[in-house]
Amino acid sequence: MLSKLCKLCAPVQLLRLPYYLHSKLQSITMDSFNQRLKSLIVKLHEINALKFGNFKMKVGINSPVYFDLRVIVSYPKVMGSLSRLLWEFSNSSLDPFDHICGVPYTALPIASIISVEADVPMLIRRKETKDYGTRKLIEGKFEEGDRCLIIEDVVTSGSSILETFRDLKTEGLSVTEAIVVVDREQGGIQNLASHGLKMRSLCTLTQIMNTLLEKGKVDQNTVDQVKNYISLTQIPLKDYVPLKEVSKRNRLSMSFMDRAQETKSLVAAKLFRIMAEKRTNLCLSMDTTNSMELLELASKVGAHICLLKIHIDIIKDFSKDFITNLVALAKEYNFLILEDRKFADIGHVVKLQYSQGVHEISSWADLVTVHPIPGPGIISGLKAALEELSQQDRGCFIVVEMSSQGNLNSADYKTAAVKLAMTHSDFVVGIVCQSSSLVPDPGLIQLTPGVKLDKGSDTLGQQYNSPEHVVLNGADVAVVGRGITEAQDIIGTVKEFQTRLWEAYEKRISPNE
Ligand code: 5BU
Repeated sequence: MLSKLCKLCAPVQLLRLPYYLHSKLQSITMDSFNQRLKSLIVKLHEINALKFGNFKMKVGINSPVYFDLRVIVSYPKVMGSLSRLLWEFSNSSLDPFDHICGVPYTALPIASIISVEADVPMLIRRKETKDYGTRKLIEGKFEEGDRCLIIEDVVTSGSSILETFRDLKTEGLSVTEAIVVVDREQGGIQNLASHGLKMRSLCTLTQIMNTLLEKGKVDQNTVDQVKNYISLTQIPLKDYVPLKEVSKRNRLSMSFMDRAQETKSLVAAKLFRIMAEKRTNLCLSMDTTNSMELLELASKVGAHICLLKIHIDIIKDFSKDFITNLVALAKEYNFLILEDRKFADIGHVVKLQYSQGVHEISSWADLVTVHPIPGPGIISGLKAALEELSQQDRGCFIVVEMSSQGNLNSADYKTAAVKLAMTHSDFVVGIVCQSSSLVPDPGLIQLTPGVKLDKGSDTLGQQYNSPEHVVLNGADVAVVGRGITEAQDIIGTVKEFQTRLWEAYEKRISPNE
């Protein structure tokens, strides 16, 4: 695949030597290589790509040294010599490969330079998958089984490399090796090895410190501080969802019955089965303040819905009897109850909000909604409440993207929220969102609110799409509120939603029938 001539051997670039001569020349040029590496290290220090002080790392630990190799894009000569040195150092002893792929974003320009100068095809991993069209993780031309080498700038725990590794493997590429510019020596090599990936680095943090000391750029005290930090701070892999948890099957073309096999949650499997048996993916949202009205409506439409969504905190005449009756209706008509509580506090408080107070939500709601803003503690809080009650058949939907106009769910927030959902997929049954690309796993259920018979909006920011639109955009269950509760003919309207949503789902799973 690669050219037989060494194009990237910078000192002899113009000669373009055959490899056998290259290897003889290698020992002579070793000194020059080391000199160039040392100059690069000094240069990186000069341009502030490497700083000393007290820095909070992505993984939440403080560090006396910080790398910000993103700045190299402003120094093309540094970027060029760094890329060439990395390639020269690793090139001759790599496993065979057909493509290279830089870990987004800092390693992208490095990989691009190597790709152009060594004439190796490159692939790009999308950090956020497209919100429209096909869910493509990797851009570029490749065949299943092609081999790919990963390129990275700085490695701490190795989690960013593993995310790229997972996506490349998900798309059918074979990946055995990664090359990196700097190894911070904090467990990256070991973490990657435990997932079957080799890693080689152009330089280690220790080498960098020794060079800067030799060149008079740092004092012995700083070197000792960094060495001490490395020896004491090994960083484990955090929040990494391994490949086996991401099914290669596309949920949009799978039946609910098949997907019941893919979930780890008892209640998600139950919901999938109810949908398939009753041929309905309609969730009715009853935002009424009167308990009798709610029970009456639930008994009228119970046969046509898979899920009943309520807001218990708006009921004016709440009582234990109301809950007893509601649970009885759910049993009689075979639907699940979703309390749209949108928990959003720290784990300790959420645990109490879920199981205590007048409502004792965990005792009757099969499912609840949760904002992931507080981080994983919120899931642990809910689970802790259930452990005390020894409840097994409960779950939650994570709110990743809201239907309201101007919502603040940024792309980064959504990516992190989906990751949280996948890490806790024993308890998280699905994701509340508007677009199919946010639900990567067939075991997770996409719940989409903001549905009416026609596209439109209300006066307070709610935005509506039609049943066909939301199902095509990935909705497994569509939430309809006022589109039904304010209709003249409630039963007729419920039936119309049921039919249109179900037909759209059937068309989605078998487009040619
Ligand atoms: P509507 O009457 O169909 O607009 O009611 C929608 C319901 O869905 C309402 O209970 C909201 O609280 C709920 N909802 C929503 O509309 N949009 C969202 O993004 C989320 C929930 Br999350």
